[in-house]
Amino acid sequence: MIVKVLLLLCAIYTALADPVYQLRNLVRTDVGYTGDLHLESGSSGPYGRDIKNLKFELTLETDTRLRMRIVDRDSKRWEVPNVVRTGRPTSAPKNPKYTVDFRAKPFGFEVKRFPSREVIFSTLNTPFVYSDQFITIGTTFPKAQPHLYGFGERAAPLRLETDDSRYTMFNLDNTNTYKENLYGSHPFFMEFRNHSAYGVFLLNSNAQDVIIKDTPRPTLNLITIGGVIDLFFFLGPQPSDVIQQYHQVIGTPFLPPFWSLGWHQCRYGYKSLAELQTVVNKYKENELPLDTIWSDIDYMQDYKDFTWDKTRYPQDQVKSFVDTLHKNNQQYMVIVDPGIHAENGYAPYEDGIAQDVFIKKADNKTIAINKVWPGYCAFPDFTHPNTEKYWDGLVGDFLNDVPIDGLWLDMNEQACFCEGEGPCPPEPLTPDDSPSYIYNFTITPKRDPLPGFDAMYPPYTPGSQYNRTLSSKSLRPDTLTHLGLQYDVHNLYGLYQINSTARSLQKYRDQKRAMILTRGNFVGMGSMAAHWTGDNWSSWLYLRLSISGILNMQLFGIQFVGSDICGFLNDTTYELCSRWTQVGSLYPFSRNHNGLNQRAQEPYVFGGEFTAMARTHLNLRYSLLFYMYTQFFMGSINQGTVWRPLFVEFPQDDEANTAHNDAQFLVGPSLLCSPVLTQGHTSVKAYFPGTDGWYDYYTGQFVSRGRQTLVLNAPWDFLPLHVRGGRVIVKNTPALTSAETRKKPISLLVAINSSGAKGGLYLDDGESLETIENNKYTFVSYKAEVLKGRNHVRLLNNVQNPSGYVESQDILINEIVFYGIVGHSCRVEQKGELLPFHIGANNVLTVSVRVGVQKSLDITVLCVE
Ligand SMILES: *[C@@H]1O[C@H](CO)[C@@H](O)[C@H](O)[C@H]1NC(C)=O
Ligand SMILES: *[C@@H]1O[C@H](CO)[C@@H](O)[C@H](O)[C@H]1NC(C)=O
Ligand SMILES: *[C@@H]1O[C@H](CO)[C@@H](O)[C@H](O)[C@H]1NC(C)=O
Ligand SMILES: *[C@@H]1O[C@H](CO)[C@@H](O)[C@H](O)[C@H]1NC(C)=O
Ligand SMILES: *[C@@H]1O[C@H](CO)[C@@H](O)[C@H](O)[C@H]1NC(C)=O
Ligand SMILES: *[C@@H]1O[C@H](CO)[C@@H](O)[C@H](O)[C@H]1NC(C)=O
Ligand SMILES: *[C@@H]1O[C@H](CO)[C@@H](O)[C@H](O)[C@H]1NC(C)=O
Ligand SMILES: CC(=O)N[C@H]1CO[C@H](CO)[C@@H](O)[C@@H]1O
Repeated sequence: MIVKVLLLLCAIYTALADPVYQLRNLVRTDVGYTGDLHLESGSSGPYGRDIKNLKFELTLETDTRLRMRIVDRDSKRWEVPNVVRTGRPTSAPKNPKYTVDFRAKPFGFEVKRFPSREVIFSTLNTPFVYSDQFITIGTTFPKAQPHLYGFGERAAPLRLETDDSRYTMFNLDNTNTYKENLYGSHPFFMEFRNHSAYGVFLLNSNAQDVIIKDTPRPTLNLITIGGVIDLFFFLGPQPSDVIQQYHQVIGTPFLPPFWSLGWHQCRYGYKSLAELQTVVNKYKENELPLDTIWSDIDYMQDYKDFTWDKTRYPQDQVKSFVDTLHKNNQQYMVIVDPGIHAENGYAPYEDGIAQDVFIKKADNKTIAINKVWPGYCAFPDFTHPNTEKYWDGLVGDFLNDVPIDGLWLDMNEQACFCEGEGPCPPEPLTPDDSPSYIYNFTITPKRDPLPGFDAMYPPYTPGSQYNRTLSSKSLRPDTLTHLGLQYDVHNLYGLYQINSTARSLQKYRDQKRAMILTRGNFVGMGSMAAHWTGDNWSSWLYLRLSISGILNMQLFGIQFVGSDICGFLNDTTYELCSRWTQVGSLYPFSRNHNGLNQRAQEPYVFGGEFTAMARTHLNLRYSLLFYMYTQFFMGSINQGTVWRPLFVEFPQDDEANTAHNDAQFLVGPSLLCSPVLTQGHTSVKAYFPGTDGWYDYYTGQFVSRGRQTLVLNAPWDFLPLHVRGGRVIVKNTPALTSAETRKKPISLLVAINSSGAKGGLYLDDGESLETIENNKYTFVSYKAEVLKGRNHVRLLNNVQNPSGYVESQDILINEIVFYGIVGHSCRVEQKGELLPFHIGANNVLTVSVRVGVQKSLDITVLCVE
């Protein structure tokens, strides 16, 4: 580790009005450096109230990670608790892949790779301002149009635009408005440069803007209006390393219950229990797999949480409906919003008052009220110690009445219908009101910086380019939670709610894994819950954006994610819904969900040919349940994400083919999907990355050696899917539920490259918590070796931890399919015994076997060249 202090002459720095901090007392500690920063008298930031004395602490946390905290030396400022999972190291790393140089005046620093000395982050040529309500720090890039990713959540292309773009991060129910800030905040970015990557994470929960420019010089400025500067740098060097290093800090994704990987059906506007029953029946009649049926707010009595509508969803009838679902290995999920209707006589409200758990107005006495679906509501403060017990009681009673399988947490940005505390549209506000009516985006008043702190109208407001204030569609920023001002904690609302809810769900469901689907999200959320990308439009643009949305979330550690299949708002069409069902069958989270009053879009409503198309693709998903589950497991142990952008998996390819590519994606390392995303098209241009080669997933035809663009044929009912040479895929025999699917025999698809193939299968009971920690799992790895040429292949398995998990009924492998074998007159044997096989089109060799998945496997194929 080399640290160099550059004492540059400050003579070149003449703009005295800009803040100038001078570095003093640079001290080497056991794990890094500390220093003091003094604001030069006469200099100040654009909004005044600069903090005079700062101190920084640079911690060399690992060989590939360092952390730079810059805080107020004289008083404590707001900091985000609980999100970071890694502690302070006890000793400095041995072979750091970086060095840091400081400039004393004006203070600045540079992070460089070691030993190449390539600069990856340099504050030297960007403003550094640290005032009470406006903090900015930035970096420059060697070239314009860097390949940057991150700064969610938004509906936008995967690669960030760099030409004078402003990206706002502040959780907002914003109906997926293109490029604007949406339901979650993730102040993380990664740059992919010259076939390698690094990442930067700003641990800060305040409202933020990021400004990226190509001219006059390529820069990126992070702006936050509170908290502290707490930056993590991840050195990679590969994009997949950066993701791993980031997830180590924020928590790896949770392993979902196995059933939740099945197909889900929902809509807003299933008006009665009978309708739900009909949907479940229709799926069955049409032989379409369905694991879980959902209820949106329709089930509630007057949209009040933890109630059942007395006539449309009578509680006792719902209970027997759920019991029947469970007998059929199906599940039921319902929505719950955080807003508790402020109504005397409504127990959740009265209990909340008694236990003092609601968010307060600025006076710290009166309860803050805003309007949501049921009308005027109070909002549980999930950061308050009393709230855990309060919420646990509500969830416990609710599950006691009806044994639902998980909760869908919506509106937890937290979203309200009115700006701050009004003015609100007159009561009654029914959910039928069009959302545009209730939006109220007003302009932040322009005024001189105030002498003191102003939560309501800070001198700089992120998102003000959209004419919004910090109160837009939410509580006022001066309302109070136990942790602090809404101004600071707004973005954390969902995170705290999820944390409470997860524990209660586990408790009342026999310590089984919980399924929580949340809309509001923040850094670290993916370690606890699933996410859907919100109220998307039924349009071709949003079908396309669903891919970048899901890929982005993988970077943020949220791997269990999907978009509303066929679209939520506006009516879908036959062709759009068909394409969406195809792509959606490979979403990590696959749910068809529809808006109120939109035309029906369940996979059977369009009739014969459509239903057959849907059945094919739902079956495709169910045939990949073990493959998907294994990817989820790998993600949970920080070994790669479920979906991957091409550049992450193939960083060595020409960046022109991968860096902008968000129309294709990989599922795990082995499957490449190239969907049609354009109306009226029946072919698609697809890039085939890498050098392992690709086979048509369905036919075994070898289509490309890699690093090549091809035009693929894709009629309206066809999803182009390819398997990578060198990979083994475990395939299920699809049944109508995931539980029945896992009882059926499996097959192995062995797609060989010039050296062979490998793959794996993770098995556990699909529902227990901490199966890894408790050693209640089995992992089977597969390895095929090409012995002399592709005419001679040996396939072996290795069962790790064989007694860790044993399925009650042995899972049988009944077929092994080889892609890429050459030759004829083959002979296939297992431990000296001949096995029956046949060779079909494309020289696909299919072997019949009958061997338990946890038994040893040793199969040799030998053909005449
Ligand atoms: C979730 O709750 C647990 C237990 O109170 C706590 O230890 C943890 O830090 C919380 N996590 C977050 C992200 O709030
Ligand atoms: C890219 O990296 C290689 C070494 O990994 C280096 O030799 C080359 O100069 C770099 N190119 C650019 C444009 O930075
Ligand atoms: C609000 O009141 C509670 C006691 O009811 C107190 O613990 C808390 O510190 C107060 N918060 C502020 C910001 O004054
Ligand atoms: C939006 O807010 C402004 C001022 O705060 C108010 O005059 C206007 O009536 C509001 N509009 C709606 C639709 O509530
Ligand atoms: C914001 O308000 C200004 C002034 O009313 C208007 O000109 C501008 O178009 C608005 N911008 C947006 C994004 O709505
Ligand atoms: C929704 O449908 C309406 C009416 O057909 C159309 O004007 C509007 O552009 C659509 N919205 C989107 C986002 O596609
Ligand atoms: C072939 O596949 C194996 C196993 O996935 C992999 O390790 C290897 O890099 C691939 N490529 C070649 C050229 O062997
Ligand atoms: C189809 C789709 O899901 N599009 C976008 C929906 O909104 C999210 C953000 O909430 C985007 O990430 C998706 O790309």
